[in-house]
Amino acid sequence: MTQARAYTNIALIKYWGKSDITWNLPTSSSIGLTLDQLYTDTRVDLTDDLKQDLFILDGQLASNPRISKVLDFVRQQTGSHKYAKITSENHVPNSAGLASSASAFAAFALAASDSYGLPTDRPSLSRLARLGSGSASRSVYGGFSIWYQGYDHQSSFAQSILDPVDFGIRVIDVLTDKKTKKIPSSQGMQRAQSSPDYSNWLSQSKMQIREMIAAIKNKDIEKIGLIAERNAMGMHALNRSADKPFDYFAGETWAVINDIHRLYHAGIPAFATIDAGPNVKVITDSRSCQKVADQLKNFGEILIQKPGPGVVHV
Ligand code: 2P0
Repeated sequence: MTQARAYTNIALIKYWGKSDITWNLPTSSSIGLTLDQLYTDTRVDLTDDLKQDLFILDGQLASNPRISKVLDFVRQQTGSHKYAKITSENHVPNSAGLASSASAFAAFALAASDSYGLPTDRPSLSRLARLGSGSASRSVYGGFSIWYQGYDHQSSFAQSILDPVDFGIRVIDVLTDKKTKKIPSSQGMQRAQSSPDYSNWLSQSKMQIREMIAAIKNKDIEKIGLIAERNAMGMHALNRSADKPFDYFAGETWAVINDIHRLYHAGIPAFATIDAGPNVKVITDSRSCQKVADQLKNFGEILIQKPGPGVVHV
């Protein structure tokens, strides 16, 4: 038996498109910041008496074809014929609709690799985590990491940019909406790729990767925030200009963004980023985070997060 813990990460440069669905290869590289509040503990037990993989999520029997996809790959690599019992617990305050495939598959990659005897170096873990969920490749690392696009299973992996993070970046979740998202990410990405602006977004993203790495190295929170906000807004514009247009934003999303802009124009570092749902995450610093949180608390539950650690055994 081995048990592992991994934390969620927020994409500062988003992954929003696949070039290969089977191997979960992305159309662009992405950059994430692993955070310190929301995590998943996953345990993998190998037993001889199982006839198939068994998945228990938060105490309930569950099913997720991606788990067996990852385990089939592991069994093929190791020559093992054993099935596994996977027990996973999401640690998310008040079941806030923040359960994350990123923390889940990063923890699962370590627990499964250990159980079946595969290498547990971080690049290898990030490849395995990626097979389950793309963003999970970044949650293998603490702090800032980059997931290189690559062109096959071997070349598409993540690496650390900076960990531990020695400056005061903070991310505030503003939980206006706790329901699960309407359009799953994989479907959203596929539809976004039909946008006439998609190739332009990819070339912007390539430049933003370079700018973001420089901003992280310079500990420049304002630059990090400005680039991340522009990248996120570009991603959501793709959704609105897809062949079958859709939008993750709700009315409250815009209201929060407008308040963040007001704060920024008043001299407070505050920048918005949004994933595949309506909740806004605010990039800010340690000096301003309480002020920003106070300004936004009427919109819903607030969660202030710091940079967090990479995947570990527990
Ligand atoms: C990201 N997102 O970079 C982007 C930004 C959401 C918006 O990765 O299909 O669950 O499992 O590889 O990782 C969420 O999608 O997608 C995501 P799959 P995933 O974090």
